[in-house]
Amino acid sequence: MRSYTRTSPWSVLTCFLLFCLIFLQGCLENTPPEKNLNTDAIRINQVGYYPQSSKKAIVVDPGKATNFEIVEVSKMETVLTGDLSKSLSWDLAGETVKVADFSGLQESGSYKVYVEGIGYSHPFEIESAVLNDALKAAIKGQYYQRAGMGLEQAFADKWERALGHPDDSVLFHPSTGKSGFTSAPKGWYDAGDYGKYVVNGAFSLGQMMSYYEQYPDNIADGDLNIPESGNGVSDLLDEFKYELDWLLTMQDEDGGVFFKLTTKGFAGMVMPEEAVKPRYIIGKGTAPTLDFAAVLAKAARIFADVDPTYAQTCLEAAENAWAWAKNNDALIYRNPEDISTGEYGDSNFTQEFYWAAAELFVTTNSETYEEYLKTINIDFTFTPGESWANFMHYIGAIALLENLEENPIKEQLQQAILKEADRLVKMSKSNAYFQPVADFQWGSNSDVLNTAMIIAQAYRIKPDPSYLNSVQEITDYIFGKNATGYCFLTGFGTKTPQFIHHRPSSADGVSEPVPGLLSGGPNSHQQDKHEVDYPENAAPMKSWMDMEPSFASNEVCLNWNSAAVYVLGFLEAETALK
Ligand code: G3I
Ligand code: 9MR
Repeated sequence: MRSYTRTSPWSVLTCFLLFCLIFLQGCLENTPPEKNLNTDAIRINQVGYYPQSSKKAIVVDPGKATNFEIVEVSKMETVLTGDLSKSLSWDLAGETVKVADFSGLQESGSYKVYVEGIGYSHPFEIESAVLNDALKAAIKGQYYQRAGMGLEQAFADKWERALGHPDDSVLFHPSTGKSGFTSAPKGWYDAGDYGKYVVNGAFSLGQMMSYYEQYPDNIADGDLNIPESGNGVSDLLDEFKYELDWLLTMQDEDGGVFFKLTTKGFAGMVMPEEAVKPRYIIGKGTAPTLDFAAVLAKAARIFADVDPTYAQTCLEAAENAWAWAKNNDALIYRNPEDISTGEYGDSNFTQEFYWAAAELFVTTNSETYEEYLKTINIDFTFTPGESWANFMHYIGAIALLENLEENPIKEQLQQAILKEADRLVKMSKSNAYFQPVADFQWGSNSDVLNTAMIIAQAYRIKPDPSYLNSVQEITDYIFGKNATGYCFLTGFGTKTPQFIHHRPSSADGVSEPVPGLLSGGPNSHQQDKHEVDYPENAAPMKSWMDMEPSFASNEVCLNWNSAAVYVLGFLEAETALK
């Protein structure tokens, strides 16, 4: 007798579910695991590329891989294939790499680079105005550094904070030759610390003002969402004024300018309102006085239309400072014994004199400054490190180039800058990371950007597309095409610093750091190595740690952000808006 059992509906359902499970598992097994993961071994500009710009990726330890694909992210479809370059190596990065050049891809979209055996890169965009958000964030980074006011949520989002350092009652340190109290409110905190330093504040402002002077219409009122937005004046000018107002308080009655306003030592990693040790105005010197003269003369031009009275105040302050500096032309600032905050050391003031004379000449058209300029011989060879001391003559040169009509000074300058830009472009082609810095000092990211700023001036003198390409490729380094694989501007890119040496970011209880701040970058001298475990024999370009104690590689600073502001502003103006 044949026996049979009836198939119950439940067992059919169970079989069906089992089948689905096996099918799904099969699908998952067939999916290369790396498709959903990004590898750090392919370095790209994690923010993105302009459609018409050159586009390169660096593939680390590529082994036998000989080609690459560009994959469009939403469909994971290959849209371009290409050959990798031959193997290249650069001791300063300690890596063997091949380059993927996908400049031919111009269509807007989101993409990844794929290399068989290596995997998929972090995603990136190809888009017009692709760096605009980063530009605005880098400017707003300076707003987040404002001292003497609370940052409201409406402007600062989750990084809102209470008012700290009103600086309405600060002491004169004996090094000023004065005693008692004074008021020196507003201004930007210098960096991860809460000091306010004239030299670096003036330099950073000067660099950002160069951008404004060349492209005055690019940042409009309301673009940055800061408290002054809506007052009818460009937000960039409003941000400048917050720092300028403080700078003006740092001038003594005799015209000389004090060096800094800080506590005696650095505060702990606490919020501004908790860092309440007494603050002092400290020292005086030729460098702060000349930097002050330069930036206030520049401000006098920039504010002439929007606020003529303010512009006049700035010009008078600048001329008084110049007169003082001429009579005190070699006063080097050194920290008094009881002071251990930053020194911004410099003992050669030729470049400061040049910057101040250039700005004063352009603003006043007075022969005194022109004659003085003719007596100074300036070397325009780029020197890495300490941009407040080694780069400010470029700000002066830019002022002259922008404002002078036909003039022998201008022609000489054009030649000098073209020559240096050509040297830098050549150097940037000599290594696989496409940037010309070969000595990684404290704040090296700003050095990289400053070389781009020089090449940008060459492009303005002679609009050869190779200069523009070079500025773009150098900028890629900052956004991830470097030996660390990090995009160094906080809040941008997939792999971005989380633990910058920045007191508010450490203490505010918000997991992400304050956005729009540029990490200092690789620093082969590792002055913080007693507090940070760098990998043994870290190559110079890898001497960077995303760790809060790494003040020598992962702090943020006004003059590093200002370099980013200039270069991103230039690129947006010359590439995206055209
Ligand atoms: O240039 C020399 C190099 O030739 C030498 O081989 C090397 C050996 O250590 O030193 C190099 O100089 C270093 C210089 O930075 C340039 O890289 C100095 O040692 C180093 O002390 C100096 O560090 C400066 C640091 O303050 C300490 O004074 C940084 O440039 C400067 O950016 C930094 O600025 C601080 C302010 O003082 C306080 N606020 C935060 C700000 C940013 O970190
Ligand atoms: O925290 C300080 C940082 O803001 C300064 O830029 C830096 C400049 O030297 O110094 C940091 O302070 C460090 C000090 O110099 C050495 N001891 C460790 C301090 C940081 O934890």
